Amino acid sequence: MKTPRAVRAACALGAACAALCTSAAGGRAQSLLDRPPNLSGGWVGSSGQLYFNFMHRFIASGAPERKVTNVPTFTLAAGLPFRTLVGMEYSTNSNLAPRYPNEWEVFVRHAALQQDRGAPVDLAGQVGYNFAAEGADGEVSLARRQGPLRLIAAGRVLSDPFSAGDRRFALAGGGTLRVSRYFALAGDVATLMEREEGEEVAWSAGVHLAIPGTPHTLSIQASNTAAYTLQGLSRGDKTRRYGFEFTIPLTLNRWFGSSAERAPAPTPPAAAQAAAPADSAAAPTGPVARAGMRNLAFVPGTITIQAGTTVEWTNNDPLSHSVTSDNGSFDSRLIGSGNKWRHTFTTPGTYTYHCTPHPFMKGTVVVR
Ligand SMILES: [Cu+2]
Repeated sequence: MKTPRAVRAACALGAACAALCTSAAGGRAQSLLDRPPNLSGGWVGSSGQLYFNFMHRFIASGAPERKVTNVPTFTLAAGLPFRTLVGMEYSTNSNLAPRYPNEWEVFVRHAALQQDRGAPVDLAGQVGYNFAAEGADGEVSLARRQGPLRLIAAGRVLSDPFSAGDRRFALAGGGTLRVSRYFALAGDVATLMEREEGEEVAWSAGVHLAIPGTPHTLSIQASNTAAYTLQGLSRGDKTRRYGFEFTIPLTLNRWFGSSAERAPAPTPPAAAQAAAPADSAAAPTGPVARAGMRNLAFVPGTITIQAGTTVEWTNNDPLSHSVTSDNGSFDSRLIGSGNKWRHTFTTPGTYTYHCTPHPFMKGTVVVR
């Protein structure tokens, strides 16, 4: 058996980077509510977070044995600065290459455009190396959220694991429909161009849940794919697999972040508080800028406004957040899921803030 030393090296490197890169980009947990079981849709996490996804599918053989074969798949990834994710996939019971049942892939993914940052679409690219196919694979994906619907399309270039040198191409598409803040329906299909014998259209369907009060999401799913690599996700077979996926974001910023930024701030003079009176639910009289919290991040991370503008934050997450000034000049207290909070900024300056329960969530308001 080949020892995937490069995988371990990449892993260690990723973990080290994640531990070191404690940027102020804020945390963005992977949410299964934003992607179907077999498409990543340009998700890159956030700098300084480590991600562990555990996907477990099983196959039941026919009667009378009804033997259950377990097929666990792991994703370990680290968010880096510049909207980049490095990671690895480890899939057991792969059927890609003979005598290589445990398939490995190391990858780098970059999000060139993000709708959450004002772009019309999410555009991302991924390149990686698959140790079972012994070749490089790539994917470009395009996604757009429109109301409760998020649609994703992807094109892939794959090395051919069976005949040396030939490139293969695959197309994939799918989406999620958010039924509520905690619940989404999802599905996708993928196909290799010019499928060969034994290669079926790959598909998956899932019910996705956000676990209230936590950054975790859970998917209960069915699919006919064997491995969570780009190779595996492009090939279906005749075996239906059932299972679940559980996403575990490990927010390293929480433990490794700069302590200076979290030190208790001096209480501002009473006059500063009086100058910014409109923290109430009363409708503001001046201009209003909208911001929010989504997937454990303030969106947008930095908002620039004219003095006299009211910023209205909407909590789009299934858990409570706060908008708390780093210097103590304003504090929303806990804003429940789906609720809004407003603050009017009357004095020009740069106001940094964080979330009290999730100190790795950071935002800035620039008042001109
Ligand atoms: Cu929070």
